[in-house]
Amino acid sequence: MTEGGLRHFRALFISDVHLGARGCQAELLLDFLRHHDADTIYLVGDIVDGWRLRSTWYWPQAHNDVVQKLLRKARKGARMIYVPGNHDEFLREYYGTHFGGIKVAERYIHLGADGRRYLVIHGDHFDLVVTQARWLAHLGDYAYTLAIAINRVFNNLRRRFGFGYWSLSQWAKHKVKNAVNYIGEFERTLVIEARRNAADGVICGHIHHAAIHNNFGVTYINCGDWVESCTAIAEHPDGRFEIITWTTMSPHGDPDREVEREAETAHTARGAVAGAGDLVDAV
Ligand SMILES: [Mn+2]
Repeated sequence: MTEGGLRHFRALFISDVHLGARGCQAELLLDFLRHHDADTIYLVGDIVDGWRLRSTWYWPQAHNDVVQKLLRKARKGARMIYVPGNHDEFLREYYGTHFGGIKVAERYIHLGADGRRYLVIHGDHFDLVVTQARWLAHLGDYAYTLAIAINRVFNNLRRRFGFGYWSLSQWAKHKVKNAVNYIGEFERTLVIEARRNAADGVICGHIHHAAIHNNFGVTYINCGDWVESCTAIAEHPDGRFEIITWTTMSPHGDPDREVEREAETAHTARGAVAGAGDLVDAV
């Protein structure tokens, strides 16, 4: 699997990068992407922080480089699926479409190497259910759909009146003694959603807290984030999942660089280099 420091996986799952926000650890993610590759890469929401960008334009070179790196991986043949979150909800108008080889979907079923089905979803849909009305999750489809709709309306109103998205993870952090409870409630709610979708597991993000466990009878996997914890989820060829933490720059330089150069040359020869501007236009 390791070849000159480049690890290849069956699938990689990345969420909550928050490109465009000052807290985004773009250099570390870039370094991570240089050393990790996969047949399928899932972008599990909040990759671009559209809300932050709307108020102040913050887009340093490293943020551009992350976008370029992802587009290049897609060009080189990685299957790439983008499941938008609440911070990149501008992409939610593009469900079912592709840009730069990346498929955009509201949710996705990932078929594991072992044949197990995993629901891939960002997770913000359930904020209100988690904090206020978890009992709704146990009711019929109608009440449940209603709770999710109320959650969306609630956050749309907040935004219209100039408040940010009501962030579960931020709120839980302010109430440190309750944080563990809320993380647990979030996990339980997402597990219920996995069951509703007849899935064997759920792979999500949103609360910036990486995890892999089976505490509620269904596999719960959270990608974590690239603001504080710098984590991603990798699926091994045998279907095992692993949390990879990448909080320090690798000392090995860039094993992927030569391949990139070749790909870039080949691409330039065809006269169709996708610039960062293309992506900004596309999103
Ligand atoms: Mn989110």
